[in-house]
Amino acid sequence: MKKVITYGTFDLLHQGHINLLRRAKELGDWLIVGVTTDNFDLERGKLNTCDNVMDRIEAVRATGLADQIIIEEYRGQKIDDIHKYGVDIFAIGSDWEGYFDYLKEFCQVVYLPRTQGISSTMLREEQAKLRIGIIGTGGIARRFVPESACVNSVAITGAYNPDKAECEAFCSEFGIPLCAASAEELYGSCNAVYVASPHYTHYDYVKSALGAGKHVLCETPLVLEKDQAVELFALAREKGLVLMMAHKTAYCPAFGHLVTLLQSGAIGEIVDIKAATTTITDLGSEKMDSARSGGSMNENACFPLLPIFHLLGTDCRDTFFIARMKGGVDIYTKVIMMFDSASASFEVGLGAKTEGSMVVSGTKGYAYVPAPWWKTDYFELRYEDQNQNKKYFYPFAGEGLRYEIKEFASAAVAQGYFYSKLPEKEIIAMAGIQQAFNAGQNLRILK
Ligand code: C2G
Repeated sequence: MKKVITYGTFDLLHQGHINLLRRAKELGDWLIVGVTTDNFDLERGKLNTCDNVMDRIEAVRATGLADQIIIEEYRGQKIDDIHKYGVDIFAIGSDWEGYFDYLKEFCQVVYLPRTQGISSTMLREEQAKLRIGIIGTGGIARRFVPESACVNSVAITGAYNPDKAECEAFCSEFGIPLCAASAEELYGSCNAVYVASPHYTHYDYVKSALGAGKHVLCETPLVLEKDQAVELFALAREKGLVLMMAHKTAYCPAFGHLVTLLQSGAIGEIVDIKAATTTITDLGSEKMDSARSGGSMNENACFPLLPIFHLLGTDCRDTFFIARMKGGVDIYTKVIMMFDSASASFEVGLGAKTEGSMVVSGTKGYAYVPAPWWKTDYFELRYEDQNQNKKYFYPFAGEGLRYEIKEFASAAVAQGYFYSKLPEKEIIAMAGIQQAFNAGQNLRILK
């Protein structure tokens, strides 16, 4: 019996896939189809898959062409499968021509003609799109546009910046169709808004975008006052709109798995969290301007507060701040927090640098995330018995913003149930801590 094997994602299964499966089956007597897992696709940079692995397997089964379906979950598995199933022929579409020649050492490799004029990408593009308008055209917006191109259920329709010349330069550089003269004009072009303007403008822009019926993705910090955060979330809820904070760490694969591992008791009960996020910044920059809500706490605190609130909850009993100031803003702040049965401390700095790792200590072991922990692709769990130590590796593609953009698009399209990896409660608590610092509560200033 001649065994043939082929692999694919088979997302939104279409005629091109069916033709490929038929041609592969005709090469032998038994066709094995390997369907990629969601995780494997994420790892190889495919972020746009619409159907989950179970749906994709069912779609392949429904063609009636596969004699056996297996799942493909790691790089290098093809060689293992060829040995394991005694495969004679490996078949794949001609878009992969030459790529799998290394398998010729193990079996015959056949590149089959690809069906023209149809693809999962085309079908995904025909699906509902999130049309995003950008407010603010600074550094983060410049990274956002190329990252959004990796999520093909979104399109950037326009940008707005009160500085018209800057906005025009931004739109022409990135090929953005509309350079809006006002936020209202921008809202006319889109159904979602990405707020990437300076912090002190967030509240007004988010409120006006929600008021105009747009989903909102807003850069960190959402706002710097608890009541404002509560009000904005209430408004989003009332309007049936998504309001998400653009916090890349919250949505990246490594951090997501670290949290679920720790929540399932991988290091026992958590007793302490230590984290630091420092980014040396030019003293003359807007981020250091006290009149524009600059400073280390306002700029960076949402990063260390993410693991703290995620893992310890938001019921913090006491918070103490120690800050070093310059020109009316904190260039460095150390924060100590007390929860019922755990402590946490973090450091932020725009005018000071320190080791940017994170350590989560538990009753059975600890998690170590190397610097810069907030954009990590790697962490370790360490124990008294070193033989039990484990290292974990994940993808962190590009600038890492694509993960939050994908999540935002899914949430907006879901129109109803959506589980946010960064819950409203935690965002409100972050604003509360920043507010307490700005009000000088439990604050000691270093000379
Ligand atoms: N295909 C085709 N014609 C199309 C579209 C796809 O013949 N119009 C083929 C592809 O060449 C591939 C199969 O259908 O052989 C599955 O395509 P995808 O779902 O896009 O999966 P892919 O990313 O190509 O997976 O390990 C995974 C494999 O390496 C390839």
